[in-house]
Amino acid sequence: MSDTAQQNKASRGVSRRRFMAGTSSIIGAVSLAGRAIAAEAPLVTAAASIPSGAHVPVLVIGTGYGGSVAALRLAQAGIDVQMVEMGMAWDTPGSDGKIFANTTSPDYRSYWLRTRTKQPISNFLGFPIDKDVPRYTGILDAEEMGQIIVYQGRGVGGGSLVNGGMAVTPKRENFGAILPSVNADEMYGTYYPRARAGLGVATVDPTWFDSTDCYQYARVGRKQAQRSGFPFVFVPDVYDWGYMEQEAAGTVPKSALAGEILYGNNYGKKSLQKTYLAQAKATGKVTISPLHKVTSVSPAAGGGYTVLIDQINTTGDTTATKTVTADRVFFAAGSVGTSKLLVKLKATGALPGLNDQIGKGWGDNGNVMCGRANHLWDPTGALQSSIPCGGIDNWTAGGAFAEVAPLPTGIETYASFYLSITNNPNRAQFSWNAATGNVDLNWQTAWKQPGIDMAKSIFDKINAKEGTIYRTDLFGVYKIWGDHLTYHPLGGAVLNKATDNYGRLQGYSGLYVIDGSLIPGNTSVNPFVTITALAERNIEKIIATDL
Ligand code: FAE
Repeated sequence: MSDTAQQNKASRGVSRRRFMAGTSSIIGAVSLAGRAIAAEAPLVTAAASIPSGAHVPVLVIGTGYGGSVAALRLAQAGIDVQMVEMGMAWDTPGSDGKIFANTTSPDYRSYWLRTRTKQPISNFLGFPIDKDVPRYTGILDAEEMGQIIVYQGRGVGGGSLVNGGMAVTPKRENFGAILPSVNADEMYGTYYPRARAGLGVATVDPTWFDSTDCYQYARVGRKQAQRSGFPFVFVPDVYDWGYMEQEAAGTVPKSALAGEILYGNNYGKKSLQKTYLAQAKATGKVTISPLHKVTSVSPAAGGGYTVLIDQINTTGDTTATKTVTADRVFFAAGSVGTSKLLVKLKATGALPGLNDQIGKGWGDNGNVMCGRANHLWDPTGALQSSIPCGGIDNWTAGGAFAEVAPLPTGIETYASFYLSITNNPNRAQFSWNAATGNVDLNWQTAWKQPGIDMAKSIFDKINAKEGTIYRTDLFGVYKIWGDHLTYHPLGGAVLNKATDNYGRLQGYSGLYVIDGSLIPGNTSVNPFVTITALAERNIEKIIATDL
């Protein structure tokens, strides 16, 4: 059935049975779409995993944006780098011939050590859509930290494996509020351009955007935003736009147009595996140990640091405990990973000299989600690219920047869906819980309210103008706001507070933070370009002065 025929046939009150049928037709299409393309040269060589007793010049904890920038630039400066990653390598196809699972059919590959999925959109038409899956070291961690679920990528490539690739540079006038101690001229003149080049950032061709079925949902988003007086802006991405055009033409296996996102993209997305990490590996000076989790870092007797590492299997059991020494250690475990490690190490006496800023300044980048129900004359399309390409900018007037996001179910839903980044001022703190032996985060659900109010500055107005209503069936029964989660954890080891102005941890020479935990809770847009650019700035200084 053609898309148009499908749209004509669909009704606004689409049934659960039709949703499921639509979903399985996506799955069918995907399984015909051909073999997954494995990385040309594997990033990880199994035999190369770090042996206990090893001594390395530099150990990097985590393989996301910060870690990948550090590894590449250190290696280019001639230094051997050992990267340690708790997630999998994600370079081997599963039994279906694909490396990554589809969004509409999560399986064992999808979630980090869970026996039931925890999908960000938990309901459809009010029905819960989570399902049981085998416990496995899957790609997406839905980490429950107090009253918020923090979604994070797990594996070689970190968040780049699961994210939407939206590669946004904040407006310069907002930069002073994002990183007040950093020279904006240097960032906008040198490090943002360097980061965008390293990541392969590009923008959709506006002519193609205007004609392709797969962005009908975004065109509806643009039309409605503009009718309410909000600017709609194209948002750059690291997805290969030329590849997406070929997907639409039917000449290559589909990824964005098969609804792939959240659990990995088999084609088209330039994750770190294809950019910074591939370049780092090509230097011959970078080794990556996947399924290795750092549990401790403490000063070593003869100088440098002792690093304790659990090697785990795919059900999460520890199969070996390794002790290595490193002259220098870069914490790049992500905002939550780095904060949890540092808070624990300070509290338990491994790194008692860390300062009292450790664990503070954590924010959710103001994330809130919502859907709107459109009229029958505003269908959003049965075919939706999973890669968002535009947003509604009401930051200055209302404190919100809303991605016009897809709802790639494979059927016409008449829904518009949005992930808003808001200027929510609330900040939380990580602390050590001696009773449970865990690190807690004191974020409260009610702290999302300022973000909801800011998002409403856009969507109340659009609903009033269009005569439409919010969807109430996506996050529960009669629940409008997705206020239980974040995709964008930031802070916990804030630059120029927990560290000096380049990420050197106060109190310990040779220990550095180089990931999203440096950023105090908000970037005004999607964060990974800023994380990458800041890492580029800091590592340049560290290489020039410390090594
Ligand atoms: P990250 O990429 O999280 O990497 C940290 C790595 O460290 C991970 O691979 C961990 O598995 C690993 N790790 C953690 N603890 C340990 C340990 N103890 N030992 C060894 N390894 C460890 O950190 N951002 C955008 O800008 N645009 C988007 O479109 C976008 N979409 C998103 C969609 C989703 C579903 C999600 C979850 C996130 C999205 N983000 C997006 C956020 C973005 O991916 C995130 O800000 C960055 O990945 C954070 O980069 P870091 O280098 O801080």
